[in-house]
Amino acid sequence: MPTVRDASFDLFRAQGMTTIFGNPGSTELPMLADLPGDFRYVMGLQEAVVVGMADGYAQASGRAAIANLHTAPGVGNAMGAIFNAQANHTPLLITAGQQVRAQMTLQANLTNREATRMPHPLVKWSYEPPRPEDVPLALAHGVHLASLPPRGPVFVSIPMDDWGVEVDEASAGEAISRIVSGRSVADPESVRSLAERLDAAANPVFVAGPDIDAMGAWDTAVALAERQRLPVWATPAPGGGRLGFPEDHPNFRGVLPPAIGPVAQTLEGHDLILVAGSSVFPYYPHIPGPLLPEGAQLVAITSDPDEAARAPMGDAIVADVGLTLAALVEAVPESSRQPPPPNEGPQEIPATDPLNSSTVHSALAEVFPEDGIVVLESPSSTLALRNQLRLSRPGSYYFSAGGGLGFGLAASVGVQLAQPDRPVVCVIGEGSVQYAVTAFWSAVAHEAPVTFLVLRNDEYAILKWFAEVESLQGAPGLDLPELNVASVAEGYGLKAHRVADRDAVRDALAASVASSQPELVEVPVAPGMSLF
Ligand SMILES: Cc1ncc(C[n+]2csc(CCOP(=O)(O)OP(=O)(O)O)c2C)c(N)n1
Repeated sequence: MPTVRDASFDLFRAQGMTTIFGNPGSTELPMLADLPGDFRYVMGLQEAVVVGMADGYAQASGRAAIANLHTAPGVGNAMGAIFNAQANHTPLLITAGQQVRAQMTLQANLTNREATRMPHPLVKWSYEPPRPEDVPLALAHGVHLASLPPRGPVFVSIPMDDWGVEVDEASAGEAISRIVSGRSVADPESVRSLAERLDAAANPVFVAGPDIDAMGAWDTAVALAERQRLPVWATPAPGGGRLGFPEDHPNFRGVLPPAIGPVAQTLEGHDLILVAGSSVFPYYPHIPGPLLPEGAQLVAITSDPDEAARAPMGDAIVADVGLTLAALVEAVPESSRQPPPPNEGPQEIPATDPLNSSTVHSALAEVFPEDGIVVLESPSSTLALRNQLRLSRPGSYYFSAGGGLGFGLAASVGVQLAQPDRPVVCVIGEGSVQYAVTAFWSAVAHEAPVTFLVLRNDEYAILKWFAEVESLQGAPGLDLPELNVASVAEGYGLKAHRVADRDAVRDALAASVASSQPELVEVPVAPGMSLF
């Protein structure tokens, strides 16, 4: 008879989940010992990095990934990364080892006492099977639930003595071979009425969110914008974990500001705001004002019932974003509206000493390959990067929608492992590096040839900006002198370039992008925000 382990690994195979991200402890060894040859174990040296890598891998591969953590302390270390994964709508099966069943009640060392409570409320489902024989079905339940919309992390705790227990072959086979699909189309009446409202609007606008990219609906979004001559804005940057629209397209206007009043101001003059694949809206600083411009209506298409229900204004349709946009493209006529005026290209930024982050991004844009991918965690230069690079291919941009630092560095390694043929550039502040610094080691160990572009401004620039916006003075801890990231990265085995002028930055980036090894380019930059 097969064991729990045989059946579980067969399930992982059937679901295309043969890469396991983990950091092992004694409670995970029975699962991992003699790992079958068709599985790859990607080692993270700390659990936040394990989940961050798995997050990037799942998003860039488009399917659920496994992150295996070490009982309670491992889950504890990973909580910030799990928070990011749920905000990113990333399908993750998170498993953790547990004491042997015979020693759980007496709470032997490393017992995860309330295993299922621990990752709440960050996961869609949290479970510890009552019997060892139930483990394969629980894992199947977890994978399907994680992959159904809205996608997100789930958690299964597995006592370490469960893996060797025998299971009934027939029932294990049933659990393994199930296919569960969840892409649902909006009801035709909602689509028809939205199509009518859109076509009848005098000056409609389209706001493109991250789930357009996640659902492979990039071309559909472009088709709709072109057919209906819609100007397009990207959702506010803090919640825009992916790009829903090519940023070099003539209809593209820019990134919406992340606050209530400024969003309404930016969309002034539009009578219908169509939002797809985003919450309404991922605001951050509280800058009050009307929720919508005078006379405007809003309709959001989202696969997440919670996003639809909690929105403070507008109507919503809960359905698959890609399929619904496709139905909408079919239902609307070619509009006779004037196409929006073509947007201006990136602003030219003069080189200064030290360089401005915008200048660094303009140098990156010069050498950035057409199929390149950016993973971004450089808070004070987020908008500058978007403006200078104008990314225009699907699956080219990953950013933490949750806002927890530590995603960027770790996720870039996972993205590169999922997309080995596309060059990945991780653009990151020297402060952000510290939250997942051991991912440098994983990049080297797993030969993920990421280019790490580290912007060193010796401060938490974004927090100084926030302090200014909120008129707060005298906060400690906002200066970061002497954070020598290049030397730290060398300690993990990376090749590092230290460059300070624009040409040298461009050349170092070109060399790193072309290299088959992970390399790091560290650039001192001027303090403060870079917007263009
Ligand atoms: C886990 C976590 N801790 C703290 C913060 C708060 N925080 C937001 S941005 C930031 C500074 C990041 O510094 P750096 O990467 O150097 O970027 P800069 O602001 O200088 O562009 C901090 C500490 C956070 N977002 N996530």
